[in-house]
Amino acid sequence: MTRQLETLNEWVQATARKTRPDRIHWCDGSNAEAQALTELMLASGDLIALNPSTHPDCYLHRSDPDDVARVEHLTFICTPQREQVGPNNRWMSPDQAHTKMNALFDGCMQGRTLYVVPYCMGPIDSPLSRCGVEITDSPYVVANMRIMTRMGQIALQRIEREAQFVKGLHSIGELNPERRFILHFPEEGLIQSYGSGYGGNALLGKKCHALRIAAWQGRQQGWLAEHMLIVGIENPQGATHYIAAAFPSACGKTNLSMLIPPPSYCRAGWKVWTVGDDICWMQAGADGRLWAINPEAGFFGVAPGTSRKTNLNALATLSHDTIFTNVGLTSDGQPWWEGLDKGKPAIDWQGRTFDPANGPAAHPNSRFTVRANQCPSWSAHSEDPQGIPISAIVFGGRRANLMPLVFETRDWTHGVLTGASMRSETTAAATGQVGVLRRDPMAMKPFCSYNFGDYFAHWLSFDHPGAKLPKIFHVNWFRKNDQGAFMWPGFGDNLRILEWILGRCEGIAEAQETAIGYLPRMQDLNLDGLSIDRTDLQALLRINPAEWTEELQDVGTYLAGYGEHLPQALELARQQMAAALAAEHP
Ligand code: GTP
Ligand code: SPV
Ligand code: MN
Repeated sequence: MTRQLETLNEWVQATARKTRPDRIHWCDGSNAEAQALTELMLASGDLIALNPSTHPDCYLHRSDPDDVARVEHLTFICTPQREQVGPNNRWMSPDQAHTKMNALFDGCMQGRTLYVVPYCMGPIDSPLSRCGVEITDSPYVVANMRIMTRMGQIALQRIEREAQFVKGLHSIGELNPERRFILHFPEEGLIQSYGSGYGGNALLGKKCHALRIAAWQGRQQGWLAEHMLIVGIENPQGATHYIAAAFPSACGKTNLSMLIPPPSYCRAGWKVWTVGDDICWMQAGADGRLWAINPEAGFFGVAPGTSRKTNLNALATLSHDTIFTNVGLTSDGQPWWEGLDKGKPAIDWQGRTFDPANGPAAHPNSRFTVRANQCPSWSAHSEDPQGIPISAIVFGGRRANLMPLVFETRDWTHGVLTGASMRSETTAAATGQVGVLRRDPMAMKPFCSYNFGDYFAHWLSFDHPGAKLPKIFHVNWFRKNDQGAFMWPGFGDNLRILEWILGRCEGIAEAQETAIGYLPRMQDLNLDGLSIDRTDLQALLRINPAEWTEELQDVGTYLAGYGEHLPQALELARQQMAAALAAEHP
């Protein structure tokens, strides 16, 4: 046995002595193993088979009704000094954390199987990829990790070659919200998660490793781990440019990454290629550009709102070999959720006869887990070991007012300031109140494991001689009119904005200069075949100086909260913006 596998084996044995499982199973990732796990979960009721003629090899999982989303108030970063994690994280000292978790994990796997899940985040042969091993007592987690990562023997082989892997220990415990903790020890490359079986809390390769641990490593090693989709836009001339976009949870990443062009664009020959829908790892290449990979191999996507009209590619993707979590059911055993333009619900997400008085049929954070290569728009370049080059970075949030449909920032520093100033309404992706406007820099509020001030400085450090950085933009698909309706049709029509963005990158699209950046005028956008109220469109492309003055003051107060850690350049850029605004609108 090699040294690496010895280390792994010792950790597995030590964990088994602590958690005392009945059995240990090393996952190989084979089809036979997956089949056996499915049988086991069908027998235990963890999975329910869906209609095999409409949804072959699809299953429903119902989680505990108190375990349906990420839990930010129970998520901690454990470092020697509190200062390291900043005011943007919950902190626990490593000693206290280990004591607490040792007590929880003590004997917690009795009567259960301990699964060892080796996984690789990123294409198996990419130098940008990184491996981890998750130990879990949940077969549902194993089944999801098999879809979301390169799991099993292939990952183990890579671990054997490499000097390092991230350790993740997970137990569903008693699924008691009072005994639930999601802990990260970045300096130990260790994750410990107890008491939840849900998504980001339990599939440790995803938010815990590929964002929180990776963000920490990226800062030390000079790369970026971001909450971003990656999409390729092929123009009628056949050239493909890639965009990375950061929107907070349940704010449109999956949808934008699988966008279907409007009919006029299809006729002209535009195509859209999906590379990733949630996480993006980026680093500078020898040519000075930023190169990106999607560390994931699957989608853990929001079900509600997914329809033939909004996201036909997602519907096609999840027509087979999909695990649905917390959706409703039709009378003939098909999955159902609010917004689906077909069928009607008979059973709700908790297994009760559907009654609108009990709320929606599908939980608002119900999700599908599916292999990414089942997506009709899946990019052939998704597995490229060197990644793909990024032409534009886009930030965006769910903002009912203030934020225009799109603007281009002046330069990298202004772009970083724009990302750092992001605000968005909270969604059902995390427990807590929905629709509350909060600061969510770069859509990383729940995922940046270190002081945001240092994180902004890390972003700024990419701007150095020789760098060929992408332009940075901000979008808002969620602006509402006085009647409370979305003004912008969104979804496929978002390509009109992406075309302008790439046109700006190529120097062929026009814009007007304003105090907050460059905005398109109506004539700068391709509106062919778009049905939108002209006054709505005007409102979407206009800025309100009084509201922006107030916003910039608030940004100043917010950023000052990072004290000494805040890079001066950001405060200077903010002051310049405020001065430009005052000069333009005295
Ligand atoms: P996470 O997986 O939580 O990180 O979310 P995400 O950013 O991938 O969000 P997703 O694309 O799943 O979208 C969440 C919700 O926003 C869904 O209900 C969508 O239907 C809705 N949505 C997405 N794009 C648009 C848009 O352009 N306009 C409007 N009005 N709604 C949108
Ligand atoms: C998110 O909340 O941003 C998600 C879903 O993508 S989860 O995996 O639960 O974090
Ligand atoms: Mn996400």
